[in-house]
Amino acid sequence: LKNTKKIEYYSRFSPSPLSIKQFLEFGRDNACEKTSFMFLRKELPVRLANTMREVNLLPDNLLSQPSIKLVQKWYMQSFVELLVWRTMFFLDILFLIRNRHNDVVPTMAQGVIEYKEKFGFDPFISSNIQYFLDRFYTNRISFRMLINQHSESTHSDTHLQHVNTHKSAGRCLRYVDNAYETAKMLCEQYYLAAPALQIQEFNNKDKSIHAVYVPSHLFHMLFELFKNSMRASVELHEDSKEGLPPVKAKVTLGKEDLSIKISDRGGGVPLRKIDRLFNYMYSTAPTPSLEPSNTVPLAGFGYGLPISRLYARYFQGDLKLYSMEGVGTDAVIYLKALSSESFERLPVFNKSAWRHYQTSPEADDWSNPSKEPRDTSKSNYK
Ligand code: W6P
Repeated sequence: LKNTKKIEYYSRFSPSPLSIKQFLEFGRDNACEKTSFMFLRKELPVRLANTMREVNLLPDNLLSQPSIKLVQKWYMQSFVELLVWRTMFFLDILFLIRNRHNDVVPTMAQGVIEYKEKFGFDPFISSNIQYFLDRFYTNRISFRMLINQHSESTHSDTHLQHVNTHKSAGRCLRYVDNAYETAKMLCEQYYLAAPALQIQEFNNKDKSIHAVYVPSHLFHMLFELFKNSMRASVELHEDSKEGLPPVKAKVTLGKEDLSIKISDRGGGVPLRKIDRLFNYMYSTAPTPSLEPSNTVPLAGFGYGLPISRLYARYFQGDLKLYSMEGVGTDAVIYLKALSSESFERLPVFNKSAWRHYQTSPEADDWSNPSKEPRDTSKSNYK
């Protein structure tokens, strides 16, 4: 009961979004570890509490699944530990929490599977879950970002292990090439072939394009897109004599956007199926280990695309797919060109979020396609 009160208290504060610029300043050598610490001491419980209140709004049939209960237990444990940090070193608590939450994504996916096995696919629940998981995972991305950033700003032994999460202005083409090479290795392992890469860079200034971004986030997005493009290309052209069409990457820098397009000639996806690629409930298979398609290393775990889009949106960007069935797919990652405009985009637990979980399913207000020609002898009364 006391903990419930504390969660309620902290959830009344809105999370404070940071910009990439602020993260950079926190993470710099000799950065104020103290400032970072003072900020996190309040901000971490606030972000946890906001998301914990929202979990409670999920439908009972979902909340009662064992995997969801387990995740809730982890959050409660971490929340309590954050408030009693005085008994331990703050950084040790942060690492303990980060490790405890390592498997939150597959465990939530398991919870969705448990629900689906018992109750089947329901479009209302699916849109509820979509809304919830987008916000829940964004919260998790932000929470881990804060922890990593803080651990880098402190001069501890762990510093070296986390060097690869450093944000600095890196050449975009290097990131693209690195993600491509990693996906290519997987692709060749499985298919014994992989499409070539053609990179183009567009900048109105006569310079190479640099991104001030979180390298691990950028890698995650690019790697996911390359895996999808490669798989589609190889599977379509496996037996063709013309050989594999290359995957093309285009990096452009404008005043507002830094955009990265990955294009394949993998045959495309019909428009009707594009939304499914980002749908959590749709893309969790009931029995993943038994599904032959899931043994393909390039297939991912179904959550690769929606979570990549969350990474892009987290700093005010986006990830979009433009496909032409019969030809291929363009995937575009949009990032903010200016680090001063890349603010965290964070879910806030408030009345408006609450309302999203209350709406009951209503009758569709668009006509249903009908296979039968309309019988004009019957009226169209509703
Ligand atoms: C496809 C399907 C897909 C998803 C994401 C990115 C690229 C591609 N290509 O055929």
